[in-house]
Amino acid sequence: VIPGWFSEISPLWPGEAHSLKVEKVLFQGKSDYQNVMVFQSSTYGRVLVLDGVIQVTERDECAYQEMITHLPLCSIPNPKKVLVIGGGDGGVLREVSRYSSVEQIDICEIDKMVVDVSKQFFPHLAVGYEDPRVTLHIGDGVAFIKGVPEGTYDAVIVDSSDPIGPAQELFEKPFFESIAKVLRPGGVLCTQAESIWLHMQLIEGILSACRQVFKGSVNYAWTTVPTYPSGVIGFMLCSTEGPPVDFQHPVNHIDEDEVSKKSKGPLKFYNSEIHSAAFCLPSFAKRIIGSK
Ligand code: AAT
Repeated sequence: VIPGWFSEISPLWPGEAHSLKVEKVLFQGKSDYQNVMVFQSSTYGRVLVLDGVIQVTERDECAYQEMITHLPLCSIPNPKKVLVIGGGDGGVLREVSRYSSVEQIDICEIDKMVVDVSKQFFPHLAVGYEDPRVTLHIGDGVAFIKGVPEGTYDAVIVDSSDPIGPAQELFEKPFFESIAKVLRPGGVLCTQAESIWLHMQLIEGILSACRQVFKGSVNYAWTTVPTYPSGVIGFMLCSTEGPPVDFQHPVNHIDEDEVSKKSKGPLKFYNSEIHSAAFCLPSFAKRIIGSK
């Protein structure tokens, strides 16, 4: 560990640790679930860290939040009801609220401290909470979803931390079964699905669970996020049986939509071309993930 630097060390990426230079630690706390830290970095703006793992930096959060939101929501016409699990910082809410078709946005975040810290230190993320369509539920996503009536949502976005700690069950088959139930026919799930460089076994597990549960389509997409381990992160995109969803060919073109530019500023990362490209995999990953 280099003095004055933050190094991201975890058994999920053994033998490597990405580091950022720390200008100032702004917050340190311990919630019921995890250690919460915010620091000002030299080159990536403010950084939110949970249990030693980077969740967002101001500089590259756009890549992750825009992709995890617009990959699913641009793949179906007129999304109306959306559920976010995790994502307590509010960044995904900010992206969901760009859609004028959306009527209801529910979020279930386990850790109130993440929400409070984001409101204090990350106003460009927490702005998502200002939309009147948003309802915040503090609690475990696994328990929350069991109480949701069948067929409620057009889309569920699981903006989850890594599968060590409170998010572990969010990567398991029973949780995917609950999600399939709360989606309408032809509804979509997008869940954080780790790195093709580091977590191929984990991805295979998610893939096989999702293929058993989701009778529409199941696809893996990925993007670049410089401050996530190995510099990339992926998403599992699934649809339930019903009107078919072709994830690789977006039906909404939010990047060209004037609505998206009004209050939140233009999209920084997502566009329709990068949407389709996100499903192209390197050969080593394609061999395992395949296509369906
Ligand atoms: N928005 C980008 C950052 C995240 S945040 C992941 C969130 O999931 C955290 O706020 C965490 O408290 C919340 N969370 C964890 N477990 C649960 C649960 N069981 N129910 C509800 N919320 C939960 C993602 C960062 C990805 C990091 C990649 N290395």
